Amino acid sequence: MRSIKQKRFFGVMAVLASLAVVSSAFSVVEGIGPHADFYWEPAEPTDMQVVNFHDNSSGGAIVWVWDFGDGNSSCDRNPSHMYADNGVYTVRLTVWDSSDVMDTVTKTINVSNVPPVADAGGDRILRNMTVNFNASSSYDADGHIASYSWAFGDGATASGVTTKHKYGSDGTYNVTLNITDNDGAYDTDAVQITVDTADPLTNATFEGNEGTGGWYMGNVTVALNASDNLSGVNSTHYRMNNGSWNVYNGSFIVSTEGANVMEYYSVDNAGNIEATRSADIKIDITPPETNYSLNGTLGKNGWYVSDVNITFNTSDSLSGTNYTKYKIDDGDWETYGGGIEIGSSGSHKIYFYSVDNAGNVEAEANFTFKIDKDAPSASITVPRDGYIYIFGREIMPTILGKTKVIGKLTATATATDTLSGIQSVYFKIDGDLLWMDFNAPYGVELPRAHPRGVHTLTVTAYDNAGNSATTSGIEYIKIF
Ligand SMILES: [Ca+2]
Ligand SMILES: [Ca+2]
Ligand SMILES: [Ca+2]
Ligand SMILES: [Ca+2]
Repeated sequence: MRSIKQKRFFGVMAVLASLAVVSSAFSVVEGIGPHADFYWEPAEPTDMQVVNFHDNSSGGAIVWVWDFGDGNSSCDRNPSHMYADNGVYTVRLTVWDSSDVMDTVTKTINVSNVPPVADAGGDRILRNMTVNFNASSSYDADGHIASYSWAFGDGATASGVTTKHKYGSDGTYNVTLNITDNDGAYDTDAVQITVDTADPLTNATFEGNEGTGGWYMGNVTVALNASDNLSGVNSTHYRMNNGSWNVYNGSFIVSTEGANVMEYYSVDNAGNIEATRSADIKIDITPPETNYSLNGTLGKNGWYVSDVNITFNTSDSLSGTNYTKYKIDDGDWETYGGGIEIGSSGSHKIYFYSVDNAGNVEAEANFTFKIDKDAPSASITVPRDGYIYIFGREIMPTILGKTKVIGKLTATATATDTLSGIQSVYFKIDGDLLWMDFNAPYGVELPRAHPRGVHTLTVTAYDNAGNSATTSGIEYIKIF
């Protein structure tokens, strides 16, 4: 800075025209007159900023002339000025007091360039290998961007406000944009590009009471766990039995009986959509039903008089019958594998139930049946073979063995049956039914009306099952 004091001889405009000439043409008057000084704000301006110049002169200046160094000037005491371009400018303030004594001062102002602002765009997750880049949102406020330079994060580079790059593989890349403005200032922006072309993978898990064949015998809790190696899972979707799609947001319960079909897939944050998967969720909570049939010769009063064959028939509407268990009387439980033959006489109790493939167990049931294949035993007690009877009294054996009946005689018989018991005893004379006796003791008076001569008495005992036994005949000679 230099300060020159001299008399004012010319007008202000003349001074403005050539201060260099003026300053050399006047003699310096030291010690009197004004002292020129100034400052500005902001202290370090850019070419986008208004610079406020402040007169800081002393000594009674009344005229101020500013030369901003860029061809512009002002006569305001405290002018404002904005420089059109960055650069180093010499600002001169010349002042005069009322006695036309002049002083002038120059100062250098450094007006900075405004650096550019780089904008490489936002972080992106893409499902394409080829990525477009656009830096057109970058700007330079006081000039223009002279160059764009891209580094794609995989070693490749390119230039231009827009460009595209094809990556060789999925990955996350840190892309750098460098720009330079017309004044050589630069800026950098970074953007993260995730290239994800791989579909996510969804894994379904099922929890429930599982039987065989994939059948569950109750509610099934379904969990869908998806993974994605790069961009991450965005959403998982599922639907049941061709219904509407749901967004998965936690495990859910399937309770509908039958063979449900679940479809599901996930979408990653890059937009890759997994191919739809499907799974069967088979639920059966209904136990099977077992029916039985008995095959044998049915006698009387519910008694079978033959071996009995038992057949079980089961039905199960969903998973199907897995097996049928049965137990005969106090025996062990057996697995049914076809007809069961029971031949032993007596009363039997059969227990049974079935289990379906889901594992549902039918309530145990039972039935009873009776077999009596054994004929009763019967024998004639009166008359005995070879005895003589006189008016009902047994006298003695005859010598030649023929039974003789003289007068009235009551024939008697015994009959026993260990299983079903005796139902009736038939007395027959010469094959003709004489008497049916339903109650022990069994007996009937031999007919007096029959003609004299030889007759044959037989007794047939029937048990309650219908089995019968007939005694051998007792021949007797009716005397009268
Ligand atoms: Ca600039
Ligand atoms: Ca992916
Ligand atoms: Ca079932
Ligand atoms: Ca019997």
